[in-house]
Amino acid sequence: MNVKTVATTPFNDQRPGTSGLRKKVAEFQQPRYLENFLQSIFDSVGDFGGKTLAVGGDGRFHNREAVQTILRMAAANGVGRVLLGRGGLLSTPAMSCVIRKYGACGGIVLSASHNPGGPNGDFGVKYNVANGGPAPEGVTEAIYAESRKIIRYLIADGEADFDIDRIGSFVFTGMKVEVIDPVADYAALMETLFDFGRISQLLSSGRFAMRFDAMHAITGPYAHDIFEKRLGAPAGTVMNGTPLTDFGGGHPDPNLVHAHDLVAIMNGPGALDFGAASDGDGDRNMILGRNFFVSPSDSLAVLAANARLVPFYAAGLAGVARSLPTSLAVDRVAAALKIPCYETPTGWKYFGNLLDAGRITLCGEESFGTGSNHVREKDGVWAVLFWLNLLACRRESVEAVVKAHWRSYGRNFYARHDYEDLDTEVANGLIDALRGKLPALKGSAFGGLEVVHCDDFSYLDPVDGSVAEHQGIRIGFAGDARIVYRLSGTGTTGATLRVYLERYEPDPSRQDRDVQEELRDLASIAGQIGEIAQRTGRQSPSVAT
Ligand code: VG1
Ligand code: CO
Repeated sequence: MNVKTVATTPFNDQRPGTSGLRKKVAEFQQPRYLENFLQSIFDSVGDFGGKTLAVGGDGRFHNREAVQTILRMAAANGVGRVLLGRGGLLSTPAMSCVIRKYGACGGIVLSASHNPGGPNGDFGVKYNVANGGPAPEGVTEAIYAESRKIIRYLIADGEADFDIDRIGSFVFTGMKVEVIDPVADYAALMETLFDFGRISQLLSSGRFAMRFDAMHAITGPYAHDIFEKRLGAPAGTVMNGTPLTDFGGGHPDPNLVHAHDLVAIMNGPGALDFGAASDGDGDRNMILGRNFFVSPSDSLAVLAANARLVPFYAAGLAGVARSLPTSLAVDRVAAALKIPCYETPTGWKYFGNLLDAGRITLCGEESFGTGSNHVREKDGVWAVLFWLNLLACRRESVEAVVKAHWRSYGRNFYARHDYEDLDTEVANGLIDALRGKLPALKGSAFGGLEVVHCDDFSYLDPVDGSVAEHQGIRIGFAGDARIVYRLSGTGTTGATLRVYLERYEPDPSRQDRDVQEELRDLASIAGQIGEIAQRTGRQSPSVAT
């Protein structure tokens, strides 16, 4: 092998955010940019000598080129073997599955998840550790520190590019490369969790019609294989199922705004029984019933309440966890089940320790992410299978299942308002000002709602004792109403302020009311306390979900 040492200087903006390093494609295409970040991973994580590294991405623009760079740098840094998804593809949950199944020491995921792709879109790199989950903050901060002082990177040259489209075992620049089917291991895992027989009966009964919208992103091949081939759903069940490097020009974010093709099919007189969508890298999910949207926070609560219907969770749950802005709906299920419920900062990396320690079995976020201890990432197709398994057992509509849940536990009206592309200083100033107001807020009242607690959320990890500070401003009102403010850590231009609103409604006769209507007063209080209009000049959010 011909290892070249290339001199470099730091880029000062390589701090990973909520989920890896995300930048515009053009930034990643700058000479040395990707190389610097990769070398920072190799140098800070330490000894890769002879070990196995998994590599794959969501297939977006620049994925294939980046894989070649990773292979050359992995070889130069002494990696023993790379497990590569064919075509450079692996969904985020499949990556987690592969790392765990083959005992890899880590994995490099190429994705900017739900952010748009293509030459003018976003690209991203995320490092996962040996448990299959996103690197915890200690590791990402060490990578960042390394990137600030990097002076050289190592790369193997002297051979033509590696053919990433052939399955099999090869040697490339002296390193073993095993090209694997990106779907097979993941699909096999799914078969061990769910009652495929029962789901397949439902899908072929002629009484149940569904669509899965892969949004031209990574889940297409997974969904074709699992829903159509293994479970026997009719061809055409999967829509937008061919991954495209620019996601067909769309925004691969499974919500009511961006998954418009699916939303159209799921509404109106001819609507189907079940609809679902996933995001760019396959870790998010949106669940729809006939003319009915399931909020992600409710979805987590419903899955927790019905977990025993699924073979893998038949013995019950050890505990559950949710990120701080996720609604308190799952807390009520945990209380009824008498199991612990943990509140963590935003981002999947905070669930890893709780899952590894066996303290929780299910966890989720309001941002269309749900998962369990079967891997260490959130998992879109898994969530869809979970819903299908419970629908196959309960033989009720999605709407009936969710409404029955509200009747038993009460409903948490919930909304998220995003103010995108704000000036970074303005956004930081808004959060700083809120932090300053906290001491005076407690006990004060807004429109008849009294503030009963408020803080700048800080998380003490009960497993390793690490502390994550400044994770969001929480304001809790009497009667279980809440506002949470935080800034996004996944954007690539300006800053995004996220304002999360929720209000508990125990009265069944009021639970069917309109969400945005029910949260109108709280939204205006959030605007008032946060001085949103004065500081940002925005009268309304860019997106309300
Ligand atoms: C967003 C979501 C967060 C999620 C993260 C990664 O982060 O709010 O819940 O974990 O995206 O999801 P932020 O910092 O922008 O709010 V994904 O599907 O991009 O892996
Ligand atoms: Co994602």
